Amino acid sequence: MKRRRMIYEGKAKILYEGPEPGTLITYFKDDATKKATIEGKGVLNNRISEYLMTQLNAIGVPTHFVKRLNMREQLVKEVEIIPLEVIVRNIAAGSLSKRLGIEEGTALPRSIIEYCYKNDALHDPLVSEEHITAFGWATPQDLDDIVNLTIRINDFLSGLFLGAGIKLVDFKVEFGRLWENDYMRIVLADEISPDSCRLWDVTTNEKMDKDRFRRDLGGVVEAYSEVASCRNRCKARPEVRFWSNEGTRFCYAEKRRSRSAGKSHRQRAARARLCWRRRCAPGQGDRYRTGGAR
Ligand code: ADP
Ligand code: AIR
Ligand code: ASP
Repeated sequence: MKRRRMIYEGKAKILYEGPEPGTLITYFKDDATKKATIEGKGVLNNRISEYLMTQLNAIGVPTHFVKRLNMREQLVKEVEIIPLEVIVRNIAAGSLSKRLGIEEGTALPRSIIEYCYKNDALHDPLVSEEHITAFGWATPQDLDDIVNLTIRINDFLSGLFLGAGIKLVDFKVEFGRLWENDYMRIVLADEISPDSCRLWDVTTNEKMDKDRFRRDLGGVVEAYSEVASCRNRCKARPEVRFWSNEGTRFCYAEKRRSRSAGKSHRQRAARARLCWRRRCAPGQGDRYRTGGAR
């Protein structure tokens, strides 16, 4: 068998050359750090990320995801990674709590977006939009697209997880530039999984993410499995649909009672999507600002 060319080995994944130019295969490892592994984590994260990326694709968020190939691998489009970790916080936890002295679990007045410069040697330092544009990591237009997509991802995933009894406390996403002929667009890349999100049980606040490993709480694989099963819980309740409005984090849930109610539900959803596209079209209207010139 022809050996595949390995392109990069990171902490959690290995990237291989894909079958077609412009594609990659990502292999999900069990590694939690350079020294520790969580047996089965890679398989679960592959599944969870597949599910979340597919759902996001379905609401029109462009992603690198093409298809899952097997238990540990997925086919993705190769992108030029923007060297930023884009972090969204809904509830205070982790480094924000430490940095600002806000008790973990405190609901934030509104969702907050932070950026870290992806650089292992510097431990991914927090940076501002000023740094990002001054050093050319992303242009102001890239940042506009990133912020718009990030808000949509947060609103959608908050609703999706809530439907499965899970609070989306915070998460990290990465974006990349995808070139199609002369046209470039920003797409969601990397992964979304309990390695990159804080997920708490909605009633008990029990942690269901990598903090179980980081804080030595045990039951890591059990928690990841439960997150993976949220897919079935969402599927088992097809009558519940969530969508929300830019920035307001307004969540709408409707129990479909009859076919006709279902139809109007779909019409409303289609209208909402159209509004989204109009509002999110580049160069249109005011966009969410995190303050300051760019
Ligand atoms: P890290 O590099 O932080 O150790 P991983 O082990 O998850 O993290 O490695 C995956 C690497 O692949 C990350 O650096 C990520 O930015 C990069 N990556 C993710 N998706 C793509 C993609 N579609 N094209 C190119 N690079 C990607
Ligand atoms: N994160 C940040 N860098 C790597 C990852 N995985 C994620 C964490 C957490 C969020 O970003 O998993 O969900 C915020 O992390 P922190 O440490 O800044 O509080
Ligand atoms: N290894 C780091 C940690 O466990 C990076 C991560 O957040 O996954 O905190």
